[in-house]
Amino acid sequence: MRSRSLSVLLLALVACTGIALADDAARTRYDGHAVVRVELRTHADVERMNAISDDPWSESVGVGVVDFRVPPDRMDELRATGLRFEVVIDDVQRLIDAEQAALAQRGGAGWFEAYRSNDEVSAYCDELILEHPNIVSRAPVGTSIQARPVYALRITSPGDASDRRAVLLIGCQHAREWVSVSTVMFIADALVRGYGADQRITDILDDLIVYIVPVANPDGYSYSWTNQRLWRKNRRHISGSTYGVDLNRNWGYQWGGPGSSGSPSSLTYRGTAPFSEPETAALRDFSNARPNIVASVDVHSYSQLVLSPWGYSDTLTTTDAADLNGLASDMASEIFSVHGKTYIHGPTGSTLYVASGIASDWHYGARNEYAWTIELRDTGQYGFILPPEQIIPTGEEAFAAALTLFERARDADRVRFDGPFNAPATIPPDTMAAPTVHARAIWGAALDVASVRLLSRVGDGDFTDQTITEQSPGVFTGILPGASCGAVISYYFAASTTFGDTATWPANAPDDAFTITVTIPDAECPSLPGDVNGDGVVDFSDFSIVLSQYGQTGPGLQGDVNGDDVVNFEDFSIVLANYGSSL
Ligand code: 0X9
Ligand code: ZN
Repeated sequence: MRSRSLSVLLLALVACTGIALADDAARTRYDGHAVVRVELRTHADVERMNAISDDPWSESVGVGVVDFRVPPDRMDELRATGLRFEVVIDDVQRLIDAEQAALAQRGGAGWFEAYRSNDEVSAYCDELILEHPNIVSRAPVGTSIQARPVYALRITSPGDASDRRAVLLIGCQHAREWVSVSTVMFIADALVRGYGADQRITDILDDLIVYIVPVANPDGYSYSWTNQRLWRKNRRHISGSTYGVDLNRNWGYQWGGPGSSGSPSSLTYRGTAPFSEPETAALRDFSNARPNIVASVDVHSYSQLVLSPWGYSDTLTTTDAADLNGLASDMASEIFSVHGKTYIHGPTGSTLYVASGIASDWHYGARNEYAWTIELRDTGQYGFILPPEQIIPTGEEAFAAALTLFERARDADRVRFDGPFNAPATIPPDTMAAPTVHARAIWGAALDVASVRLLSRVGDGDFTDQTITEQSPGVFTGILPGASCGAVISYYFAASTTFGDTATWPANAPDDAFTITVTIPDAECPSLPGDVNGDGVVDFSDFSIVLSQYGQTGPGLQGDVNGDDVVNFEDFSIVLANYGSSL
């Protein structure tokens, strides 16, 4: 009895050790590898550093302060350069070992107290779906190179969702950025559980669909668990022992530009063509099939940043820069309000370094969505090996930012006007003004060009449509009919998106309108007695106004030609005496 239980124990021990050995043998180790923060003052410094380390860790590689992983046998070389640096992590393997120990011990830990593998993430999605089948479902996105499923959670309230806008969150394009998986899962979980319990979440999901892709790069993610904790790219076999395309350089907007590499061994290898990778192609098709997506956030780690387009250029600004950076700033404030973490915001390329073929550039540039890249915690203390105790706080602060984004996406006006240009404040009599307005659709919409209108009136008449034509994309010029001296011409613009959202400019037209006063330069308007409606000619229409108000008393009556607060025969006579005259 005693010896049997002993042998069972021994057997189990051998089995465990065997598995552990097989595991460890396949696993890349980083003993003694440091992460150093180096001050690079010149491009030559950047080159020198790139020769020493092939693994920059921080978001930005260029002149400035950059983190690099440096193997122990290259530290002397680094010291020899004379570059100023500090050691941020002295032994990367120690952090990985601590992470492994935490994973081994997690036992009954809460789901968000540990990092979770592909299978665990998928199983948790199934659980959410099982518990809340009317709120959340799984939408297939595609299949990875190694035939793993890429999928999205679709979260919205029950009922007809055909008119709802949608927001897309993408986690884990980069395999080693584990906290991006847990964070988008945290957001999914909080939404699903908050529906019906929290008014703000309920209101959001009643009008909005949230799509969450927990793992865009499942092959790389799996590989970072089993073989190489610091793997970044997907797992395409290129040749020999060379693997991997950087998915976040493979998107088809400004693909191949600066900040991406044509060399397969590079960490930022862009692949052979835009969307050459099944993972990015599937995400492209997913978004293209859902024109109701208004905004996308591509979630990464680390550096604590909220970045808006463009990534491919540090000089070009987007047309929507004010909006995109404003919202980035609001998201950063929301994040700060939860645990006091500072996230810096700004346009990607100019805030940091240029990167071409990135997801957020494609979502904004090709789909007209509002789009951002978020870099989660931390700022380098642990870098990619963020301790699991930070999963929940990172999720909580990101969720606060997400709620703000969701509300803005739900409520935003989707037509943006600018102008009017060439819009004089005054104009001579009988002269046509030709004001120009810029009209664009935003938040993933497209402008219905045929819907753009110019409406005007003279005095307090009815607004009627005037001719307006598109001069060049988004630039519309209208023609306003002339009027007589003293008249006030009011006008406004209207337009809709192909989704049917309508807007006017000014926003609350016709209550508010742009105006042009008809004047003669350096002269008074000649008076035309009897021109009751001010159209420059005394005719039957003036006569009818007097007739229709005949007998009425009080101030400001239109038919009160002589201004004595009563419409009577005297007014009628003035019109009659001037009948047929004009200015
Ligand atoms: O390089 C990337 O793809 C992202 N950074 S990461 O460290 N997570 O790899 C940032 C992409 C957008 N940012 C810049 N163009 N700077
Ligand atoms: Zn990344």
